[in-house]
Amino acid sequence: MRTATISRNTKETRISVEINLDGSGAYNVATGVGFFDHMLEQLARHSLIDMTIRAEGDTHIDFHHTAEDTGIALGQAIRQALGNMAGINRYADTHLAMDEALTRCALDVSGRPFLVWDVNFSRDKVGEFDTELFEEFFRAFAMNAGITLHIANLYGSNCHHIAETCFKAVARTLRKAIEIDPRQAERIPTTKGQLGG
Ligand SMILES: [Mn+2]
Repeated sequence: MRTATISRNTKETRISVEINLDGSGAYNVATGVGFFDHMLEQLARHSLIDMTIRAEGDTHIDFHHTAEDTGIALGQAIRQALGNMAGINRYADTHLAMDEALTRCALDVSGRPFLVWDVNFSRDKVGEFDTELFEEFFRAFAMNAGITLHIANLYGSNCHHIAETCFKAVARTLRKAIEIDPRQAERIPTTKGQLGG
């Protein structure tokens, strides 16, 4: 079973994450931040990864620690659930359209963490969530999942749409990349013999 459970408790946040990579996109998300919940629900729904996420953070300060630490815990869960990555497609990409906004995601589930973030917002906040925290979330996620993650918003004007296309593009791309390729189901997709080192 490609599942994982992560608990992460610090003085700033208490996070728990349960995932099943081979799920149906069922989700149960409560971070205390409405817009962030909305985005994480998109991530589950469109990746078909089942996700239960609980985050209690120091949101009386701001949402920074909660966003970053949720990214860390979710990334750790993905990495743990992938195990030795045998059989996965590994590479995938998506262009994700939503009304006027178009976002491209390309990723390599390689064990080599990297984030390229080419996304700009014309507003500081969506709902009560700071738009600069999307990058913080995805960086923490990529670093801890061991994924090379490129996200570029090609165009768009509405900040809600731009953010949502980022999460949906990552979801859709992750779905393809972690799916088992029946032509190499037991093999690790590399000539190196292993991924992640
Ligand atoms: Mn929306």
